[in-house]
Amino acid sequence: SKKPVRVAVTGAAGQIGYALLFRIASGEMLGKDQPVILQLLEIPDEKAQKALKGVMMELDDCAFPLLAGMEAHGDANTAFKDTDYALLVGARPRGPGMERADLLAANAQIFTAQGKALNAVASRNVRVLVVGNPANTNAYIAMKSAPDLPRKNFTAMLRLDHNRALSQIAAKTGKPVSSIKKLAVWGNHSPTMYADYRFATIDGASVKDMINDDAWNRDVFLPTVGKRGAAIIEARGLSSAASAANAAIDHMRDWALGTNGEWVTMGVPSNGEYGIPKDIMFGYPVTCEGGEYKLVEGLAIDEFSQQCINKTLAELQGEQDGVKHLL
Ligand code: NAX
Repeated sequence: SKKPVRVAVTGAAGQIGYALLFRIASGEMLGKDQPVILQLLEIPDEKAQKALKGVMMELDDCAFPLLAGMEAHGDANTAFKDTDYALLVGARPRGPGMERADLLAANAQIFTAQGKALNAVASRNVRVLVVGNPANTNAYIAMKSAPDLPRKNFTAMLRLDHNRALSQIAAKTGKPVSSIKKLAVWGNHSPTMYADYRFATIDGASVKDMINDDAWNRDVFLPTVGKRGAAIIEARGLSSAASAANAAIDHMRDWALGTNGEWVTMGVPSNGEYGIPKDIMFGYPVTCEGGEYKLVEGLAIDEFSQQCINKTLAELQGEQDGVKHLL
């Protein structure tokens, strides 16, 4: 049988953690034949550590055959030791009266420290997914704080936006989600993201031609996908958790096990593709094979798409400029 791999998860006692850990331990992320050791990080606070112990009791009680070990940590420098995968979910939420700049600064501190810890103690090929918001900028900060690790191994989660867009297209066309191929989401994980179905197909037919309604794209589809997080909060009184955990599982599973040529969306550091400046952590369509992602290149960008990409890029540049002095 396979040797266990180490999976670090931060914010492990939070909402998303609760929807995520059981699925990792059951083999849904890395395969039903891949044992895992969970290295769980929470803030050192007594209440958080106690809640984490409770989650671990429940993980024990599932008697998962693939759960080869489990550790609780209050320090990233031990939590990330030799880890093969790191899911950075914990982040500082916006508190009452907190300005955007304060939020960016608080998170910059967390992700600088965690990037340094990964740099110091993680596996040299650790694959990092940042979920905690602002996810793209936090991933950028972690990457910049880990100069000894490959840049390409730092990614941000755009998969929830991708999956939300798939479900809206399925509802609009009346076709199953599984039939929709070649969807792309560009940019920041925020309402400015640009979900782009111009290349998408269903059973080989163009989704754009099937829908054939630019006003719906602009006035219904993009705002619905962009504001879906707020709509969930409004309805549930809590932010997306199970769907976010599901997206994190999808992202890591596809990265590790491949997509068989199909497109998915990942936030990855740019190397200049599509005119995005180097290092910007940007949502791109990718395919995955052999544990590596590859950008889908050479897609035509029309005027409307370029405007959308410019807008989400400007937002990301604003965020990244706002933290530059802290790196
Ligand atoms: P919760 O507040 O339920 O849980 C967060 C947990 O992280 C808490 O238990 C907290 O103690 C812990 N934490 C905070 N700072 C930490 C640190 N420095 N090290 C370790 N643990 C730390 O939030 P939850 O609903 O689980 O959401 C987690 C993050 O995901 C938030 O930043 C949220 O905004 C973000 N999201 C990102 C999404 C995406 O698509 N990229 C979608 C869902 C979600 O909104």
